[in-house]
Amino acid sequence: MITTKATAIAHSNTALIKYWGKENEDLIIPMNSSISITIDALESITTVDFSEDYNEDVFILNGEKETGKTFERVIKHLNLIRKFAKNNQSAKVQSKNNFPTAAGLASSASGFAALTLAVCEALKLDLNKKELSMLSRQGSGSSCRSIFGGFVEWIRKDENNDSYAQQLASKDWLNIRDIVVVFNKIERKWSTREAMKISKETSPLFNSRLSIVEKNLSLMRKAIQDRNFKLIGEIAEQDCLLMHAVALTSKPSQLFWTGETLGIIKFVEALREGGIDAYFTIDTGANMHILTLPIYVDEIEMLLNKIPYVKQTIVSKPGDGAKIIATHLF
Ligand code: 2P0
Repeated sequence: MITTKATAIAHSNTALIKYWGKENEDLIIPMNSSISITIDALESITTVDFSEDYNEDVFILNGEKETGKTFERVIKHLNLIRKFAKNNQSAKVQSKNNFPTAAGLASSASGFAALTLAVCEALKLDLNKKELSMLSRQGSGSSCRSIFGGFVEWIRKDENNDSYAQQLASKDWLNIRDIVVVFNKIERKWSTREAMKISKETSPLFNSRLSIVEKNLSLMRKAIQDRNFKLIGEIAEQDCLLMHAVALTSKPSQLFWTGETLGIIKFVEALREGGIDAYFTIDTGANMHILTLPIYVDEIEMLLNKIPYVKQTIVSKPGDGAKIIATHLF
């Protein structure tokens, strides 16, 4: 009997320039390049075991056996890598997140990055990080950025039509903090995948944003290179508003914000008026991010803790890329 087991850890990432819309739905080729920070505090650990003893694939997430859409997405990804490795053994996959899933924090980026690395290790595929990110991308787009640590760009499409992530700067390049602000979970009408498809097909602002994104990508690369935190924050905030303007003007309109979101936008504006360098960015879940510098973290947290609808704050510094670890989950 041949048994192969491997475990990987990967961290989530916060997009400074967002990925919103696909050119190719199957291969997950995005309509624009995107830039993110891999964040240390939110992590997924995944153990994969391939064995002739297993009759079928099993996926356990945070202690629960999955059967629905989540299971199907994981198996589709397993199949992709099994085909690549010319292996047809069944697998047991166990994964856990160190953050509350109920809070609606995005886990597909860290989850698929950890899954891709663990599966490739278990199947003894000797891939470099670029190749890993290309595989991971096909499980969930944003996960290709979590293969790398620090500041990362996902290249939309290079001259060979390849789409992958690469590191722009290491996690120690700029001492930035991401305060994740968690609200009560809200039910979303669409998955992120469905929402970005609707945006691309129906928003009159979709193409306008793409041309602005091209300029903002250049500005963001330069701002990171220059360690210019203010400019990083300003561009991130503008791109966040552009993405949400596209979502809002889609048909049907996609409003991902709640009263709480607006409250924190105003809160961040007030921080800046008070001389604190802080910027917000928002994805599609019931949480948002405040980007700031270490010297301001205690004061911002103290003020956030006075706001009744803020359920939790998680302070993160830039983190490492996905890596193999020796301790298995089973
Ligand atoms: C981002 N988001 O750049 C953007 C901003 C959400 C808002 O990447 O369909 O879960 O699996 O490729 O990666 C979330 O999208 O979507 C995302 P799929 P994914 O972080």
